[in-house]
Amino acid sequence: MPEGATRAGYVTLVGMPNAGKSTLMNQLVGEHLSIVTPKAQTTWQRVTGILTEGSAQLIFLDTPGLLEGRDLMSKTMRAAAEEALAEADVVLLVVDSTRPPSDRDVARIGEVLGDVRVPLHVALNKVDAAPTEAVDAWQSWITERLPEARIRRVSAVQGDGCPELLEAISSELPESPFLYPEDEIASDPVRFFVAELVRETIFEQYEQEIPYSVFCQVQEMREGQDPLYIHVDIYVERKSQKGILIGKGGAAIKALGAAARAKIEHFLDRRVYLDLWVKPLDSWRKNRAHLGRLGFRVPPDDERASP
Ligand SMILES: Nc1nc2c(ncn2[C@@H]2O[C@H](COP(=O)(O)OP(=O)(O)OP(=O)(O)O)[C@@H](O)[C@H]2O)c(=O)[nH]1
Ligand SMILES: [Mg+2]
Repeated sequence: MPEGATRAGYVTLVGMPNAGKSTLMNQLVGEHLSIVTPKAQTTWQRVTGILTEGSAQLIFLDTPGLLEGRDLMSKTMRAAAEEALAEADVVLLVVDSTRPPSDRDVARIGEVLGDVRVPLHVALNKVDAAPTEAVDAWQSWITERLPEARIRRVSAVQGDGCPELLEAISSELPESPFLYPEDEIASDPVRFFVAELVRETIFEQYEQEIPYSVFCQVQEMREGQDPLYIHVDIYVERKSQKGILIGKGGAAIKALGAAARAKIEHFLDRRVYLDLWVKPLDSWRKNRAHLGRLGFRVPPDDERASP
């Protein structure tokens, strides 16, 4: 590479649900951009995080975990991951190495990465909490099945192995001018992150099906006011879920509002008045039009098209 030249490109993080993809992207970019929870299937859409360091610009695409489900939402999430994979200059497979690869992992990862034609890196994640035998089992499986892959042991939470991983990935990006201004860390609108922080808090504070039945959307942000007024709609799939979200005497939604507001204030670095509205949106996860309006890119209905 000639002196003074720069590199830039897309690094797509993929893996099974709960592997630590979002945690790793946040660690690499140095910001809490993509929401993280202990529950599987936290990320539902692609999230972009940008890191410009020295002469390289890495544009990370965090994706939903690789699901098998046949329902519309699972297909939509899978399509988001596949689309991001198709754009990748480098693929970063993230695995949870606290347990050895299962048959399901092997099948899904093999299927999705079979066609990848760009450099593949594998992060054996959670080494801070992983038994050596499980990490070794992943290492042998990847060495055998994905012989081109470069493997690294990391802890996304603690940062171990992350600087080395960054350096290895950077060196494989194509020579290119920067694609974003050097100080930019995200490309999604602020409203997306605000809604996601409310959704993250719902994952933390509610149980069973509630986190998976809820989607959040910012309806209004009134600039020029202190505190900044933000109205967020919380859509539930069924009327009965509204009561659960609100709780006895409004206690649950009050706790949700307080915790989400603190996160949003930290993210925006200003005072916020958070107005949460719970609204039923009948079976929104199964409805193409609803999903589209909520900002999901629903894949075409291939089954209806085929004979
Ligand atoms: N001990 C440990 N836990 C980790 C590490 N990385 C992630 N986790 C935890 O694993 C859980 C899942 O992390 P996420 O980053 O949400 O995982 P993800 O792959 O983005 O999950 P989905 O979005 O659901 O596909 C969280 O509780 C994280 O704190 C790690 O390096 N060590
Ligand atoms: Mg995630």
